[in-house]
Amino acid sequence: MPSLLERYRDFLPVTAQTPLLTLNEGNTPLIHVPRLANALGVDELWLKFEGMNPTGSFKDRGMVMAMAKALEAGAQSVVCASTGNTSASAAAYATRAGLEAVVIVPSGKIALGKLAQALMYGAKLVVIDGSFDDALNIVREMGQAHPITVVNSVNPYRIEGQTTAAYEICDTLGGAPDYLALPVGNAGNITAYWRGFTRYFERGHIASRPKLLGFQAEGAAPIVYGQPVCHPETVATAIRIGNPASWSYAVAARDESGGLIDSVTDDEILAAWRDMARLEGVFCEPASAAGIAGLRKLVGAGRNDGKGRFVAVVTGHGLKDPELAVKQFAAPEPVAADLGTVEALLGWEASVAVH
Ligand code: AN7
Repeated sequence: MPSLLERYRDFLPVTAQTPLLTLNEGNTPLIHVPRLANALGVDELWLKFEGMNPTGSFKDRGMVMAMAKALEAGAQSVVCASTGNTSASAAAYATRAGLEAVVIVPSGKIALGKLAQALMYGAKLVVIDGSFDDALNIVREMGQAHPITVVNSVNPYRIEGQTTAAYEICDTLGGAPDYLALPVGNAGNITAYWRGFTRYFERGHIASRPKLLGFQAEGAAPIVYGQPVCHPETVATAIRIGNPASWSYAVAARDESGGLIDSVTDDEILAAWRDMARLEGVFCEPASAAGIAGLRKLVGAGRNDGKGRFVAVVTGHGLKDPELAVKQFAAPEPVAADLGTVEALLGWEASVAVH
């Protein structure tokens, strides 16, 4: 399989001079999930499992493009603000490209796996006493004042790279879905999907474009409220963002597609998160369940009839945030190491001893 930049080069800003950087990103599974569809009350549901990317999130699609262009332009170092996944991806691809990476994250709100990644890939990690939005402001100023390339989604190559997920979905299904549901944080991904579907539509690869259904966490839903949120809070730390950089593009994607951007509560996110793992064996991080939580909310309230083909984007892997997963359950107490005890614990009848 050719790399992502090679496969979709005609749809990307790839030139003869662009290094074809890769960690084998993209080509992620599109998983048919009939049990989950049934639980939600929708006809046909697929999960685009972006957690299967090399660093465990969809960010790799945009990062490979941004890093290749940074390398092409002769950059030596890159910087990003992050709720965790962007920093993991930037750190990995910077290493791959031979560039130095600086990542700036809010203190105490980064899932453990993501922190481990930034450290292991060798980024310079700066933890600030502030929010993601504060970190992004610092990064924007650093980009102005120093010879360093910003690889947040304010870098246009990030959005371009992320359009490839839309192409893959259409290529796999043989057409566009009717609806695409996804979490919204800094709003780069919903922007990228709309651009991708639109480009495929304009070039005649698909006959229609999906309605986009974006979901923010209730405590971090600036686009839903129509104003920035100064102190965003949600259990889904990846989307704990109060002033999204791609706000106006997200609103345009919503309106041009005839879709919506709504909010879901933390409880709705956590319930969807558990159901995806329990019913279908797809373990994602909490933020990634916002699309499914949102679909359940819309169909449950009769705001969507559940008819047609739905794709939900599952943005990051469950192993990013193992602490929160384990906290959902009572810790199992160790018991005596013999068959009888295990049988009794499971409520089974004692087996007859075999001699
Ligand atoms: C798992 O890593 O913003 O609306 O700094 O990690 O494109 O921001 C992450 C965002 C959804 C929201 N799901 O996507 C970051 C960061 C996961 C994420 C989103 C993020 P955007």
